[in-house]
Amino acid sequence: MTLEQLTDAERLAHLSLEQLHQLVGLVEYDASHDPFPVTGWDSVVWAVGNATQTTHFFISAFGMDLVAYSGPETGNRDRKSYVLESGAVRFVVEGGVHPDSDVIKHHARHGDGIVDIALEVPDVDRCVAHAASQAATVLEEPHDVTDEHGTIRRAAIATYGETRHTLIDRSRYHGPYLPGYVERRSSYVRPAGAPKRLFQALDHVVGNVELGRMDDWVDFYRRVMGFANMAEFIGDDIATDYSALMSKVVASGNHRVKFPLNEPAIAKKRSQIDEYLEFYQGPGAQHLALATNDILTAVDHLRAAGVEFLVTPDSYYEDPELRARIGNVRVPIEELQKRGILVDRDEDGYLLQIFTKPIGDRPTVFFELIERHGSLGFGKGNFKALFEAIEREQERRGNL
Ligand code: TYF
Ligand code: FE
Repeated sequence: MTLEQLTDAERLAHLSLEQLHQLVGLVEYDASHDPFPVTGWDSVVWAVGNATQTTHFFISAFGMDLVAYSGPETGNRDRKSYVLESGAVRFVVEGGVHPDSDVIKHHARHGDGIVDIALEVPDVDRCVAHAASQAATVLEEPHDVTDEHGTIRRAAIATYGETRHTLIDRSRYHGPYLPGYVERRSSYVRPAGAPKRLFQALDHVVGNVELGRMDDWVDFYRRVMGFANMAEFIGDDIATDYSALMSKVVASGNHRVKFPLNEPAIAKKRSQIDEYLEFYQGPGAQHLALATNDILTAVDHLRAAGVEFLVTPDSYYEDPELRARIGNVRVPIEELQKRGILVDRDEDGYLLQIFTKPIGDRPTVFFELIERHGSLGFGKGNFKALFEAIEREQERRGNL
């Protein structure tokens, strides 16, 4: 497999490799030695308390498009399942209909959350054989599923907490999502002047794991899925000073799929990761970073739609050291300050980023928006400002 290979979602979104490279950063790599080749993200599956209304939120606030559906009307009595897209990003939002549904059990325990980070792979059997040889838990053996649009091959392996990675080969499939789903659109009319989409690709998905388990999960992704460590990490030194977490990043060979992994650290204050683990009732996905080519417009529309972001104090923008380090970015700093957008620069370039508050009822999952200009990092220079903002919110919730 080479970099020429796009995922199905990327192809449908008419993204080129060049655009993807700009949006999320890709690398050349030798796939012939990869024991677990990954083409890219397939979908992020959510289990929520009310899929019908969460879907409306992702459409009206996040500018996503409804494309497919499965539910009682299509013969699925267990759940309603809505498929949403924005560029190459695909969300599947599931809510239980039958009282015995697993979706309801998952939701009762975890609240709104991510159940599956599904990846598109060219060879499901090869991946699962390798995963099994590394003692991974295979939740679903490789099998075909067929309907009038063709055949997909799928399997699933377990990762942290109750989260799973479904592995999908959709090269022989031409339907709207998976067999059993029908095409569906929303009647929602976007506000005048709204851009076609607010974000185009998924950049990274962060997992929160228990104290002392970060290295085990880094090792899991290395052994089981052939992922490699990226340079960025938050270690003891940063942790005890202000972040109260440790973090390392693993990525697939082509860097299409990036997984930062956080664990709580013992610090002066209660770790934000402990707060997550308590309210999510265990490890799970903490944030999704959505790559956008215009973070200013995206933030303006999200805010106008009522999405709340962490507040960045003016002192961040007035700090002469930060100003000097950041240099010139594509807009005047004042435009970023107005919106609370953070900037970080490294040897490769810079990035703009901002974080929402948790989107559900529990202080668990949230979003990041990221606009990359060469930087392949995760905003290490912003950790101090970011973690102080998170702590202010923790304090308001009474969890610090
Ligand atoms: O994904 C990352 O590593 C950055 C930084 O609770 C970060 O977005 C890490 C932990 C966290 C919030 C942001
Ligand atoms: Fe992030």
